[in-house]
Amino acid sequence: MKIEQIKTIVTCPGRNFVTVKVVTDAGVYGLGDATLNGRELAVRTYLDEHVIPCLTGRDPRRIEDIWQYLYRGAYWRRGPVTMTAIAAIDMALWDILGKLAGMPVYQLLGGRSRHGLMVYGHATGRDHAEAIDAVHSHIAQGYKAIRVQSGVPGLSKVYGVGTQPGHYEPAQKGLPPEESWDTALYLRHTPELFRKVREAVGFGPHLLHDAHHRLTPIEAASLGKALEPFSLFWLEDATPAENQEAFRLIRQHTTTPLAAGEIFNSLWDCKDLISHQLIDYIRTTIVHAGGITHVRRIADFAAIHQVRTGFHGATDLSPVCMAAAVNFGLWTPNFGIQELMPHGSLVDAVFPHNYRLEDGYLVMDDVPGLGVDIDERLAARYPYERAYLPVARLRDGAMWNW
Ligand code: KDG
Ligand code: MG
Repeated sequence: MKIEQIKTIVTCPGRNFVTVKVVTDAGVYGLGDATLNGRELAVRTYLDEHVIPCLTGRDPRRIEDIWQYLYRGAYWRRGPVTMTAIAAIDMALWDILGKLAGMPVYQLLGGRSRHGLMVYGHATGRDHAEAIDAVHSHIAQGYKAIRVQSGVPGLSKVYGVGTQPGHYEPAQKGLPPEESWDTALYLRHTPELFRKVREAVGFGPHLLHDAHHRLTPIEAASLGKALEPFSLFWLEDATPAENQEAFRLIRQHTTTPLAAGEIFNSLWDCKDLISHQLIDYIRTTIVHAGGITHVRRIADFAAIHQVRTGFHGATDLSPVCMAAAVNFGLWTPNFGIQELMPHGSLVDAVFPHNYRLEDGYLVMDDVPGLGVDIDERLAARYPYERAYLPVARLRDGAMWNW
């Protein structure tokens, strides 16, 4: 059996997605997500120019060998563009293997460990009252876990909070918008937000919060401590993790569980965080870290250190990645939680998929492969549109972490 053709499909049904389609001479094809928010065309070019020409004619069932060829074989390793490209090919090959076997990918990984993946949704509000309304509405929809973000008085715009109530899309059309940031205001405001949310809904639902790398280690430690009475499921990306040791300081001061890793691309980005048990949840997901083959290694390494998975699942991860995440999460013994920012109906029409949300859990049927497809004719109607995440500046104009 041979890989006959691989193509990259770029589409923008509301936001940009890059999809890889690997076609075999056995009449079976597989799909992989290659979307890297704001860098979509860099990944497509890497695939088209440097990966795809090397793979045609190879046996698609040699998933491990193809992974090693693309990672170990290349002089230039790691990095978001490379690892997203490898991930897309890897996902597509697992999809093909599942279809050939007539089994879902979770079955190939070792079978189900659970009936579904507990997800967390996003409750956002421009102020506390709006955020609390959004929490109530998530509870009414069956969510068991809810991430809460709110506007900060004195800041015109805050990460994770849309300008309109409801749906929030992190990337915006055109060049990167600039937002201002003030850590002191945020730190004053955030514990108060969670005090009010707990007062409104009690301690039943799990609550989460994303600090989006905006804090220094000591600021993060102080926030974690201040949030302890409200019993968070996790505090995410409390500080940048290029220096993994930075988390040790946070850990010494607070028992609020910590999550990190949505921007990591390999085990090497989280090895120390995991082996020193400086985090509780690893967020590195399939599309940005070398696919199922590599993330399985991360999850297994995490398991022996009692760290659980908590994959990134914002709207910039396509339904192809979500389908892979659902298969993975049904299997992985140390699954923790899955982020879910549901896509709109147009994205769902471009990427018909089997997974669905039922009472706060993502479930899927026993379908071959990943259980996701692409409507290429519909996709072709929505060409790429340049879009970026915003950048953040401090009050004095200096650039800050995003
Ligand atoms: O591409 C970046 C977004 O997905 C990110 O800003 C969202 O932080 C995020 C999250 O936790 O979903
Ligand atoms: Mg995040």
